[in-house]
Formats: sequence, structure tokens, C-alpha cells
Amino acid sequence: MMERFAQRRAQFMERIGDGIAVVPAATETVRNDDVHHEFRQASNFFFLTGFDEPDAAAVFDPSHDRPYVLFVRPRDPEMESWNGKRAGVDGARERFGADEAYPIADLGKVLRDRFRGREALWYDLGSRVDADVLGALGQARSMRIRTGNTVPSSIVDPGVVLSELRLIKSDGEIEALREACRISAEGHAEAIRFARPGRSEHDVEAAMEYVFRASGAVREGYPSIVASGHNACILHYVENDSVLADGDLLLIDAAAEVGYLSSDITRTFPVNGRFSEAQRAVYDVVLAAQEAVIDACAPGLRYTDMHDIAVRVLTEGMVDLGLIPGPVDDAIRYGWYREFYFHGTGHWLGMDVHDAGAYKIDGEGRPLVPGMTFTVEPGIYVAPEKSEIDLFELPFDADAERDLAYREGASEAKRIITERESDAAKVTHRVPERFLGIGVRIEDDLLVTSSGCENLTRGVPVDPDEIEALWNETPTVPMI
Ligand SMILES: [Mn+2]
Repeated sequence: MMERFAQRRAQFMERIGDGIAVVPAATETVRNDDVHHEFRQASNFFFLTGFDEPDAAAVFDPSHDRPYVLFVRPRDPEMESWNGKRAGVDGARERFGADEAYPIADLGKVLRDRFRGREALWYDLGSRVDADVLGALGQARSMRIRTGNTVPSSIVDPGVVLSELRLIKSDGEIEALREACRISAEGHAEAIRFARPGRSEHDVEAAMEYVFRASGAVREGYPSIVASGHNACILHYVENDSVLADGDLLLIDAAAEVGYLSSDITRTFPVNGRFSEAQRAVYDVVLAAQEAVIDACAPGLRYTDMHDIAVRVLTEGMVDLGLIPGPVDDAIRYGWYREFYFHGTGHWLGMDVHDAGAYKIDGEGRPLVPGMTFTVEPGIYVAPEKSEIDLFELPFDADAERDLAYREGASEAKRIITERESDAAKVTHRVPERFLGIGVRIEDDLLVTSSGCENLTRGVPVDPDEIEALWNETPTVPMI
């Protein structure tokens, strides 16, 4: 088991060359007084160390004959009787394979020494050990004048290398992710069985998360979104405190984390067990978009192609339903579909639910290769207040808009776009009332294989008839 971390360290150190890297652990954050928020190790740190305590740092110094150094909280029987066991300095060496280990308080001192002779410092600025790392660097640089030693003259972002290492999943990671996906699908299936008008979003969340935990998940991969009715049109709705009303859809975006890998599933279903005609019409469009993308997923497909495929099918559906006017090519060119579909079609999936890794290389969508894992999650959200929408005949360019927001800041960019719109031709469109307040998203987790892709999350159905049948099953979690 620790072997896997040693392999990753070797790969990482190969890339560092004659530099030195410092990778910090996560720190605990205070919730109130002496109570902390639930601790979860920083993904990059865990990826390289397998060490899950707070207040630690790892140093990777490939030119040294003892290249891997861990800095940890020292053993402290009194603190441990309050807050749990610590590996301590000895444990860091014996159990976690460090060549050297020190109390975290010694980080600056050891770095001062190790910085001599190193070309570059690989370090992601902005962590709690900044003062130790930068202080040691400053001292090493001022000593250089007297000694003539080389010390790091540049600070390099280790995230670029680490995210590439994390992007292609190993067999062990795929196994853990598969289990996270299996458990998450079980939880979603239970939510569908459990949801009834009169029960609250919280009730359903509890039943689902019970299944996650009871099946072996240590935690959720992200806060569960359990959004009924109009709440589904709020993308990151987490209040989860509404009562399920007869006739509402319930959108659940939630998943379990297993072995530091997170699944990510969304299902949308009727709380009374029957899709209305309007709900089903919107649902069928989203499902068609999702299946078109999944069918296309194979090695070589560019990441950005997935979004283009989803946008085309969703836009065709929106025009058919009368949500937006046609023709389809104009609705795509002018970005009218964005009135009801305003997020990306997926993201890398792994240790972080929105996992590490570049989506584009040299401005081009990255081709899929076996071992990549990602989500496919189209949606349509018809917010209740959108009974009448203004659409502009103004070509939409996602890259140009992102660039504008980057240069000008979000609010100035919005002002500039609004000004452009005021000069453009405008179409005012009435949205059919039966669709108002309907929000649907369907999300599955895909693994790229040598010949295509494997859907890891179809343990919970997406077919509307199968969902209705599942709703009719007896839940395994009792209703209190
Ligand atoms: Mn997602």
C-alpha cells in the first residue's frame, strides 16, 4: 500500500531534477473555540505521502542522498489523549517511509540547510508554511553573498507536474474510484426510493448519506446538493431544507469519497414517482445530450468536443420545446442556449471532485487517453422568473468572454457585455409556462478505456421508466 506513494514520489522527484520541492499538508480550521471543522488532507500532499495528519510538510530533494523528508507534529501523550494518535517523527520514518523526519517547527531550519546548491524551489505560494519557506529562502540567499553557494533563484509551481501525475489514474485509484461510484449509486438509488411528497430535502439527504457511510465511505466528496422544485435552478444549492411538494422534481448532486477518491453523481426525478409531461420532455432532452456525449467518449476525442456535442443536442431540444427560438445554428452562434444551460459539460474526477489537470494544451482541447476519469453532466434549468427573455444577435465566444473577465474583472466585463447587447438586435421570447421552474441535470462518471469509455455510475438508472420503477420499491432506510 505505501509502495504506491513511493512510486509517485519517484515520478515527482524525477521531474524536480536538481531543484527542491516543499509540499504542505492541510491545516485544521477552527469552527469555534476548541472545535475544528472536519479535517481532510490536502490532495497533493496525500498523493505523495499517504500521511493524513494536519500541520505537516514534505520536502523532496532529489540531489540529496536522503531525498524524502517529512515534517510532522511531534508525539505528545497529553494532546493525543484529547485529539487522537500522532505518528510522530519516528512513525514518519518507520511507517511512512521518510528518509528523515523532524518536528514541523524545524522546517525553516532544515530548509536553510537544504537550499544550498539547489537551482529552483518548487513551492505553491499561499500556504501556512509560507513564512518558514520564504524566510529560509531569504536567509539562504543572503548567505550566498559570503559563501558563493547556489541557492534557488526561482520559485516554480509544482501543481503543473502534480496535476499531470494525478490526471491519469493508476489501477489502484481506479479500483477505489469504482467503489466510490458503486456506493454513490447505491445512495442515489435509496434517495429515489425514499423521497415522497411531505418529506424534506434533509430527510432524503440523511437516507442517502446513511447508505454512503454504512457502505464504507469515510465522507462525502463535496457537500450534497438536494434541490427540489425551483431550488434545482440554483446550481450549488446546499440549504437542503425545503419540503418536497407533490409534482416537484428533486435534483440530487452528491457522492461518496472512498480511499481519497470521489465520485460525482446527479440524478433528477419526480418526488411523487411520475414525471409530468413537461418534466419528461425536458428530461429527455438532457438525457439525449448526455448519451450523445457518452457515446462519443473514446481515446482521441478532444475534451472540448464533449461540450460542443452537449450544446448541440441541448439547443436542438430547447428549440423543439420552444424554450428558445431557432434556427438551431443561430441559437448556438449567439449562445441563446446559455439562458438555460450555463455551466460546462464535465470536469476531471479524482482525489478532488473537480480534479487536477489542464483541459486545454496550447489552446486546444486535450485529447482523451485511457485512465482519465471525468464527469458528463448536461442540464437544463428554467428559472421560474424567466417567463420572458431577451436574446441578442451577438456572436458568443466563450474564450473571448473568459479573457475579457480575466482582464477587466467580472463586474466590468459584465458592464461591457451589457453595453454591446444594447447596440445589438434583440429578440424577446416568451418561455412556455409549463416549463418554468423545471431544473434537470444528469451526471455520470466515465473512465476512458483503450477502446472507448466505461460508465462507472449506472448502478443508479437514468431511464425515466426505470427511475419510476425504482421509486416504487421499498426503501431500505426506515422512515422515522
Ligand atoms: Mn460534477
